[in-house]
Amino acid sequence: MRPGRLWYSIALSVLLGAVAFAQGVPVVQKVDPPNWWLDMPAPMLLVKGENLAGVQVKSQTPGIIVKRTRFEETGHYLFIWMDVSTSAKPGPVRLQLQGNGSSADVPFSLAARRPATDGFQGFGPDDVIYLIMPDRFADGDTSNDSPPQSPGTYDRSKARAYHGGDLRGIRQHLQYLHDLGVTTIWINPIYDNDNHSPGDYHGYAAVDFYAADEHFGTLADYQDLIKDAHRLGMKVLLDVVVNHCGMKHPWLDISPEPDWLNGTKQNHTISDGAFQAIPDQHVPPAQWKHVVDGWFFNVLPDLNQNNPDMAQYLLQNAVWWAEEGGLDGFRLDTFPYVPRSFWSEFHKSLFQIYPHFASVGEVFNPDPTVTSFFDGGQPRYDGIDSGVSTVFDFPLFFTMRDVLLKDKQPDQLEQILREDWLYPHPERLVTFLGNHDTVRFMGEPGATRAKLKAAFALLLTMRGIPQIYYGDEIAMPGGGDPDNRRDFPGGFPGDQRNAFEPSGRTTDQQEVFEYLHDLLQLRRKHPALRHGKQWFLGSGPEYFAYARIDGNNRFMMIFNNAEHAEQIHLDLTKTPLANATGANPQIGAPTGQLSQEYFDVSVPSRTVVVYAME
Ligand SMILES: [Ca+2]
Ligand SMILES: [Ca+2]
Ligand SMILES: [Ca+2]
Repeated sequence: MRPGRLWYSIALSVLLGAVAFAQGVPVVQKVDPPNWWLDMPAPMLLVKGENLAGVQVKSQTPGIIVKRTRFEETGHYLFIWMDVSTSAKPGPVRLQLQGNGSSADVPFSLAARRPATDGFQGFGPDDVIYLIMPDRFADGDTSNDSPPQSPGTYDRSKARAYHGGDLRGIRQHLQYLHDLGVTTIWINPIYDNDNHSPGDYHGYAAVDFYAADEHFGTLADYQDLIKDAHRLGMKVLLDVVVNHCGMKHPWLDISPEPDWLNGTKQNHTISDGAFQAIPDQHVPPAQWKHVVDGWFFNVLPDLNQNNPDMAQYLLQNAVWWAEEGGLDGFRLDTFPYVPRSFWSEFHKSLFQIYPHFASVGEVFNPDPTVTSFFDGGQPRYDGIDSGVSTVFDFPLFFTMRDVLLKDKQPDQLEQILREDWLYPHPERLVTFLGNHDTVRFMGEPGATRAKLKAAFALLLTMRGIPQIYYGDEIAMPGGGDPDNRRDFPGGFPGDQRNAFEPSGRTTDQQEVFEYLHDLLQLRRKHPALRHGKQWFLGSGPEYFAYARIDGNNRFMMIFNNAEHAEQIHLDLTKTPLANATGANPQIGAPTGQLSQEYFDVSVPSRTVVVYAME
């Protein structure tokens, strides 16, 4: 004990007098995780309570052995490491704390694991992901709109307040998503937030990693949502946040271990998001240390994953959500802000438990040399393989917007694809036109429905795993955060129109919806469009042509980015389509002329034409 600590303890004893120590009855308030499973690595319990310093922990359940314990010096936290033998049975586990002549039980239980087929299937190029911000999609349970424990947080007229959307609302619209043609949903975090900090509705500021926020529903709602999604043959991905917690998390007042967080409320560095220095082996690590260890833009306290107990806490928490719900995969928030050594171990452990699981990391950067560095599948210059299944294709996102909305030449698409060799599995990149952190496509200057439809056609016919942001299917407008998170029309009480139904959509909304629906059906029908190899066919100042080929299943796409129709004369010699004998127009494409390895067609303005090749 350092002298300062000792004096502090003495001062505290004098202040509290004999009362606190004489009455030091151990009290258990919370156990993380609250339950666990057999046939998994044995858990580390973090018990929160009172008077936990110096307690003895005894297991009174056969097959459960307490290996070691550690308490936080003010007695508010206790760690318990246990061994679970193969003879242990599912059911309650009796762990007794003994101290100061008194005892308390730690409520805990072990259950049998879900069958391996009950979720845990990962995702891949055959999937289409639909991103939902739970607060803004549909209010399926108005009884949780104004929860008694967080009064005054619901106000649909305020962009940063809760709007009432919840897990039940998503569940009620699974059929809509299934009919649209998506296979997988990704929901933003549902951890319990404090709810009084503006913007908590987005879910990224956890105050309890082991509870769903009361606005979104209960753990049972979470389980029911996944169960119903699986029943429809759909998968569910959950947003997992290991980089930070919310400002109101109890750890900010009393930390379970001295280095549980990076810094304290009073004394910490600030992460500015300049993570592009990390892939640069010539930049001294001291220059980017703050990016990884700092508090996220000074609003979210940074968790210290270099502390092995914190690392285990975070892994267990992610596994807990997976096993509780039968999840299929994770979306990993703020991926570059977390030590790469942590991700590497996280994924090794995760895939040992769930061999078919998949994860996608958020690396928000336009440069493939930066995004690919963080992708998993091979060690980088630091000797570390992050282990993540894939990352989001932010470079393609930026390029599609540049080409469609800023009139950059369409061959920029091929320039970005040229860098695919940097990724171990470019076909697994999660491609998208927008998400909850970007301006809506239709909110950008110059956006039109034609451009949006062309963007969707590119998204659904190019390589990768496409992700659609909720509301884009009806051309929802919206600027930057929080305007890009408007309520889905029809999801909320009193909405004038219900865009979940064809009759509730405007003509403009229906036009985009139908087009996307047709694209999704086409993609579902043809393996080439899902996982076929992509080949470059040609490009010009205004056009870009490419093929997707899976055996005899062959498709040709030509994208005209001009403000006018373009007569395209495409040379198919020296391409895998050279021997094609026919080009069958799909989803409204005009008939073209295929003769002697040349294809001639007039492509309408801002359109992707699609042909199934014979
Ligand atoms: Ca609600
Ligand atoms: Ca809450
Ligand atoms: Ca960090």
